[in-house]
Amino acid sequence: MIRFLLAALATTVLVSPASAAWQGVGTMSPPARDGEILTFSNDRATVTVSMLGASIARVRYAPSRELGRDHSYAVVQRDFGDSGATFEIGEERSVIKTAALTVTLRHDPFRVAFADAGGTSLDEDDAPRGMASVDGSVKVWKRLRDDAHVYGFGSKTGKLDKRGWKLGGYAYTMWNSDTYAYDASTDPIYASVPFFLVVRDGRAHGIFLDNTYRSHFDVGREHQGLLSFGAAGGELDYYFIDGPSPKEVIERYTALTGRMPLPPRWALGYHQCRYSYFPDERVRFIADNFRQRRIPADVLWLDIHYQDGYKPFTWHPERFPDPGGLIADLASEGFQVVTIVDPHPKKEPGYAPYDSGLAGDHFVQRADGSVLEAQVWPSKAEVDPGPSVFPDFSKPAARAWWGDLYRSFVELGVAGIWNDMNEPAVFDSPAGTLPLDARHYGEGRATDHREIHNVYGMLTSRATYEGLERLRPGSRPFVLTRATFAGGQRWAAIWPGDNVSRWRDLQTSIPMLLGMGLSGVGFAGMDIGGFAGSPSPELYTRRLQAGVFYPFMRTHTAFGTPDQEPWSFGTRHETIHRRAIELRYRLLPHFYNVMREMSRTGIPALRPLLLEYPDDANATWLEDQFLLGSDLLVAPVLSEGATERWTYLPGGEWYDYWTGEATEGGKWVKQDVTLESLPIYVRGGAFVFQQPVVQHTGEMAGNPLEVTVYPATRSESSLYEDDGESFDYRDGVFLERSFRQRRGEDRVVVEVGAATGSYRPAPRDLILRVRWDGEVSRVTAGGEDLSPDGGEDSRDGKPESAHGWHVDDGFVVVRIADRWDAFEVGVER
Ligand code: MIG
Repeated sequence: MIRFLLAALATTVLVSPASAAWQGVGTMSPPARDGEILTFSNDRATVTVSMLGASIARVRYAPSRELGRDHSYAVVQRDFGDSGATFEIGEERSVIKTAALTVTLRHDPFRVAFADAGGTSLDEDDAPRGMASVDGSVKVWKRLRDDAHVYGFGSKTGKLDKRGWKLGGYAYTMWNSDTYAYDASTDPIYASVPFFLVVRDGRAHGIFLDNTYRSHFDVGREHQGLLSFGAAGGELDYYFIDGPSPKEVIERYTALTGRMPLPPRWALGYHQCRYSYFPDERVRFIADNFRQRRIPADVLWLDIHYQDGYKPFTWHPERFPDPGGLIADLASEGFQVVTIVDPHPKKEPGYAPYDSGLAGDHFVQRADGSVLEAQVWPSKAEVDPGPSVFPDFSKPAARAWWGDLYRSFVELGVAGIWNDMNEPAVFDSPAGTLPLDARHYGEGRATDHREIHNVYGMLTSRATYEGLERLRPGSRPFVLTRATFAGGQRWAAIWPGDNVSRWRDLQTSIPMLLGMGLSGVGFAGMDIGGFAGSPSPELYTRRLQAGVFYPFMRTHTAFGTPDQEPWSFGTRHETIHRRAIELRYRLLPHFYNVMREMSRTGIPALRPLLLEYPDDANATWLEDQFLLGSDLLVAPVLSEGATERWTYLPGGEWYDYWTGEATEGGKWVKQDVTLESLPIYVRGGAFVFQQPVVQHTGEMAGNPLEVTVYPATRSESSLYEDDGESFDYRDGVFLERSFRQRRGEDRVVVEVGAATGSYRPAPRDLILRVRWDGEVSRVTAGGEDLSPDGGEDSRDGKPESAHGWHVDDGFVVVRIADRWDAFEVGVER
């Protein structure tokens, strides 16, 4: 008996230390109802549950007598129309029902459960635990089923499926951190997106924790059957977002937190960067190399050495004596210039950003109210080093002030801004960031760094974006940020910092970018080549080939590494690199189209298979191949010395992009590969929108639009185009057309819909390349017979006289003048 008691005691002591301190919500009385909101409260907690439309439920839990201010840095929209909800309030439970969801709130002890309209459980609080708090921290434990796959969380290392290998699970922290040379197990890194997607048997829902404090997510790691999440402060304020498809979850999540604005088209071209190109002569040399070697590129980047003493908004007087002249000359060669601007002005009386920031009371303060100073780049200046101060981006007036500081850069013609170090990073301090008790304005409610840290980077990029928007009205800003938070997609593209020139980093770049896309922050790319260290020629080649499909395609490398330009690895590699970048430019109309879709729906350009094939078991875990949009399946070669590449093709018909060869999907296919190989498959029924190779996006006007059609029984697509730089598309100045095709016994008919929108590109030809086997007897366009002696492809010559068609190696190539009415093109055997 005593032994039994001792054992029991030991078990309690051993099992509970971690959870002993957590205080659960306890028992709730029936709630008060105010419109669509149910409020539960007792002496320990206040919980509200409400519906945003029929498919999103919001739960707010505060371990106090009332809730705090209802303010969000992430959520931009709460109006999802009438939820049509019915409320049943009983003694033991309350139930909210909509056409999509049933939310059951058990009162004793208080537990939340979500089910579909038919009552099938989707998600539920763990029965023994539910929601709890300790010392201002809040947390919930939920049930995690063995067949649940979990994705998202923004830029996180590890596998695409956060259940990990054999349900091992991952635990993640959200705390933006400067993590130079991170590896596959480093966590956290630079950005925080507390959103995840759960998919079971093809059915999806998502959860977004709207809390900016340091937060934690445990996906079956501590306990295989539990998913827990919580934060070190604030409320447990979360949204349950129903699908049922993964795409619908993402559409709703990005309706809540916003979507990427359409970027300028040049930002989808190739970017060349290093830490750092200087002086100006070297920048000109790089530009000339691209043009002379005929390697397309749009953007050259200036890293910190262009500045005077690492001071934001300055130019080094010897290295860049005439930035305006340099930028103008580069512009005449078709290059845009992006400059780095870090959010840490130097403390230096007489330096305008310091003086005006101090005068305007725009800097973060210490707990005692004095201006906070810390060491960042200016403290490493060669001449007169000194500490930095930090703009308080949680103050609207400080954001406006910061945005206006870009005026001289905009006047010089700087095209875009790169905000680095905005976690914020601090040198020579154990925490690597500002002290937790540093004071912030907090959008009108004074707070400290614990609450603002995770949004500091996002708000930096917001201030930058809004400044550029004001200073160059009508022109789409381009901002790149390292740190961000959920919703940061509204202001900047994101790159996940300092990866390493290792094969492993190439491999893990794919699941990371896919996870970011699933989390709303899909305008992203890794440093091609790898930042730390330097790649072998083979590794650089493979990284560039994969990078062709990164939404943001930029080569970058650290200070002091060997040259890392596309021509730095010998002539065989240079040829391959040219072809890879040319492929990006060939595909730009397609890329622009899928980026437009992302800006409208939130569905990422770069997609894991699970988004398009949620019912395919292989799609749940595949992370070394991906889709661009819904139609191109890309399987880059990711390992050293590869001689073959296995690719899984989901069910349906597929075509080899390079040869046009057809393959039935639902199986694995093997390709022999050389250094030149970049396996790409096209979905049957697809339309692939391309253009001839150009050296930069400024050369696109007047070139033919080339549409390759891969016939299926019937299919449909659409193409969006506009001027690529202004906001006029918001007033209807765009060109959108539907493309349909149907395949009969001996004919294929392609129907091009009438143009909508008022944008019209410069006069150009339309080239339709229709995948076709065998003879062709006749091709018509708009009811008229076309000549069989024309149809030059955009890769060959292109005189006007070439209108007509010809057969070329598995394709019928039809060339006509592009037109804006609806018309059909028929190909007959
Ligand atoms: O302390 O600006 O991640 O891309 O080249 C390093 C210099 C600061 C870190 C960025 C990197 C950039 C580098 N920066």
